[in-house]
Amino acid sequence: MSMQDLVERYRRDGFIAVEGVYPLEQMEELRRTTDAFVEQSREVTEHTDMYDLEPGHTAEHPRLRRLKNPVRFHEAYDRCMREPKMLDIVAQLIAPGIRVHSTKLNLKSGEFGSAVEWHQDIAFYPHTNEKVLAVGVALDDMSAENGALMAIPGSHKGPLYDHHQNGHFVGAINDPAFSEEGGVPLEVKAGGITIHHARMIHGSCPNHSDRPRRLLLLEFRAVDAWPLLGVKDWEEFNALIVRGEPTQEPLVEPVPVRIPLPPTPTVGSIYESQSYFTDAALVRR
Ligand SMILES: O=C(O)CCC(=O)C(=O)O
Repeated sequence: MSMQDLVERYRRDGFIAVEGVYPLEQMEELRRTTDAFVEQSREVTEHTDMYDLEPGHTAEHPRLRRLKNPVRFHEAYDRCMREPKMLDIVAQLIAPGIRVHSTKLNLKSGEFGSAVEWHQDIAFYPHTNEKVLAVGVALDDMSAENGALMAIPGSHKGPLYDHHQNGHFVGAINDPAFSEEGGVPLEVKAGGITIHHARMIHGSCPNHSDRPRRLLLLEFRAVDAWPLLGVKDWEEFNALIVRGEPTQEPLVEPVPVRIPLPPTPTVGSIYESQSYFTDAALVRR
């Protein structure tokens, strides 16, 4: 598919899938690197600022659900985040100047990988404009059977739904007007990528297959998209730029905003926030 087709499809559906962006050897390297982190997670019994653990995690049977901000811990993930072929596509979709928002590696092991309830990423991190998106790098072939990302085409043009319940930000859509009708799996082979708009509604089912589904999520925004929850440190903020130059002039557009506060009593990841959500639907699938 040509770059122009990708851009048009992204604008129409709010997401795209592109095969063959990374060589298979690089995915093999990332899987080996990830296996080593799963091994290391045997040493912990609770969530840390590095690991988010599946229920039932033990030293004998390590069950890692997420490696938080993996680019901090291994150069192989950082290299993946700076891949020019991938950034060329991102630049066409948002802007030539690109800043990382955050990175995470979500692991769905065979038979027990956790679901993620329907949500919109921008509900977690409102910005002054919506030149904000997430790239998913498939370390494994990703299909409906092993818990592929699911998306509702065109939902990036719809409302920003409330993600609060009982007065707390639970990180899952909680609105009687919401319907999951039309949701489709984003299937892609290892080495391929998915890209979704930050307002696009997405989630994923548990992994019912015996094949793992590891997805490296790289969240990017235009350098002039400003986080409404603030910038703590100017140097650190600008160190997140992977292309282009810093700016002190945010682009302010009339985008829908709801502040994701107050948080749930414990919060460290979307999984923890969503554990407070009592209407979870995808978990039961
Ligand atoms: O890993 C998944 O299936 C979905 C993850 C996701 O949407 C998120 O972490 O925001």
